[in-house]
Amino acid sequence: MSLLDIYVLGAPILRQETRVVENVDDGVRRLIDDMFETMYAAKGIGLAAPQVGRNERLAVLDIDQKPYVIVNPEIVLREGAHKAEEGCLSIPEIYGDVERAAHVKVKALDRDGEPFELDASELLARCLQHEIDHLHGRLFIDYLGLLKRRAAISKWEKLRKGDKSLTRTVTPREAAAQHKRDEEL
Ligand code: GNR
Ligand code: NI
Repeated sequence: MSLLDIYVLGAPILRQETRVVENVDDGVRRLIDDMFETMYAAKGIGLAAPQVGRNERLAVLDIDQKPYVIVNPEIVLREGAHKAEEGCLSIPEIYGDVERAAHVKVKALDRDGEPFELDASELLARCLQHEIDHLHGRLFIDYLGLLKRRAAISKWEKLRKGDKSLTRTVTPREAAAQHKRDEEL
């Protein structure tokens, strides 16, 4: 397995539509494994293929210690509304409140290419919507009001301090250090 670089805000791949996965083969399963490794190292709860520079329509999630793989996911039912704070591994250290459907039903393929359905609420529902948005070139900042979006983007540019790189490299050590900082807050 290998750690993949994470593409950050400004990288064109994050704004592109993905392509349907025609065949869940060993190459796709390898990508899935690498995405899990990268997501865990980055301390994320979800990761979509465009975030690692790939245009396949798939994402991985881990909510309440349960891993999920969604290939070619589709939201077939949305219910209710709930607003809560979101972040994104592609826009580190930026957070904002996003209103999402409170419950969703998602149809997808698993890592063997078998179809399944997922009835989700709470954090799983939120994360599924966030990841499926990535697969269509959408980011959580797109839902912020104009002023909050502007503030988020200028904070992002300030944090980057002229750094124009379109990827970040996650190392297990960096992840551990970030985790330690989070604990201290
Ligand atoms: O790690 C993540 N946390 C998170 C928190 C609230 C709503 C969505 C997310 S997803 C995010 C990881 C990520 O960027 N996935 O695309
Ligand atoms: Ni994200």
